[in-house]
Amino acid sequence: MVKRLMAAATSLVLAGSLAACGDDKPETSAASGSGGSGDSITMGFAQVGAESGWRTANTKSVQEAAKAAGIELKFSDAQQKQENQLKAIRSFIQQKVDVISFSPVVETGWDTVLMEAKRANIPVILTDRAVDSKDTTLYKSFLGSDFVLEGKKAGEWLVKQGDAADVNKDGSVKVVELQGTTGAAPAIDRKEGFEEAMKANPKIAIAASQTGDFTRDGGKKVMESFLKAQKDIDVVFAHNDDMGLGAIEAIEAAGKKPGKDIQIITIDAVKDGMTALAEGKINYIVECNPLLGPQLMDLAKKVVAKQDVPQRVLTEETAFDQAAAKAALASRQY
Ligand code: GYE
Repeated sequence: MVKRLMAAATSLVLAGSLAACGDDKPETSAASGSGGSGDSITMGFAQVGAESGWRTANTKSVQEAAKAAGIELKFSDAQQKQENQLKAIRSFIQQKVDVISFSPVVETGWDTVLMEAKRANIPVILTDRAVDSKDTTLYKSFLGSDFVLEGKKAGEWLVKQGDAADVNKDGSVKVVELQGTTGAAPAIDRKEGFEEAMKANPKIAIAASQTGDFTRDGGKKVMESFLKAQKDIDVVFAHNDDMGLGAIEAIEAAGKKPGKDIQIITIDAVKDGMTALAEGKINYIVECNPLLGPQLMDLAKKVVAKQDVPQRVLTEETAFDQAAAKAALASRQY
């Protein structure tokens, strides 16, 4: 919480100073890492993996935006393992790239490698997920969503359903939670936001909560075990669409109707999720925008040119019920 308040305060302060210094400074000193040459910028990007539809859309956005911005991208896929991301970042430092960006698979354990990048004079931009580090000088900016708010929106929708959320009509709203990757910012924060919101209705209780690692297969397996262990589940809260889609498979295999016998709330709003929402198999989706590429490339150009950037850049998001999903599907890019 303190971390977040500080980040918000810094971001406000920096937004002010950004406005003061303006955006139109010439981008002269492209070579902040000693290997950069002339105008061309090289970015090392350490991606989490390819665990979800969100991630696929995010990777595509970063790759396309780099191309459009004339930034050379060295792309590495960590297959959801922190050790692989650490290796990739160290290799980017060795290669003397101009800027490093990564989406940290988990929140903790980054200070040493970030210090190494700082010593090598290579600026770092965090994208999508945050690190839990007290030293905010270890990175220039963090571009991504407010995951606590996303969890809160999911919980608020459930609270608003009132008695309709008690599908089994037994006087309580029994929720099972499919968590994202253990230790990842979106898993920690979405849980926190949801739990905060659900307090408004004391009938809502989380009966079981387990990680499905943000994958469809993970969501399916965990849901299968929940269905065996728990009676009268009213609601599934899945930290992303893919796990919710896996849960749908498990619910159908158990002879129940997803969206009716068990209500499903997810986060992301990728095409497969929105399709299931429009079909009535999911009940509510909170949007998380994966199209971070263009903003990331803008930030990269600025930090390489040693311009001030806000320490926190938030993405804008909405949420969808079934009717809204039907209307939005046609124009959905991802
Ligand atoms: O919600 C999930 C992905 O970090 C916001 O990671 C991202 C999350 C996203 O695997 O689908």
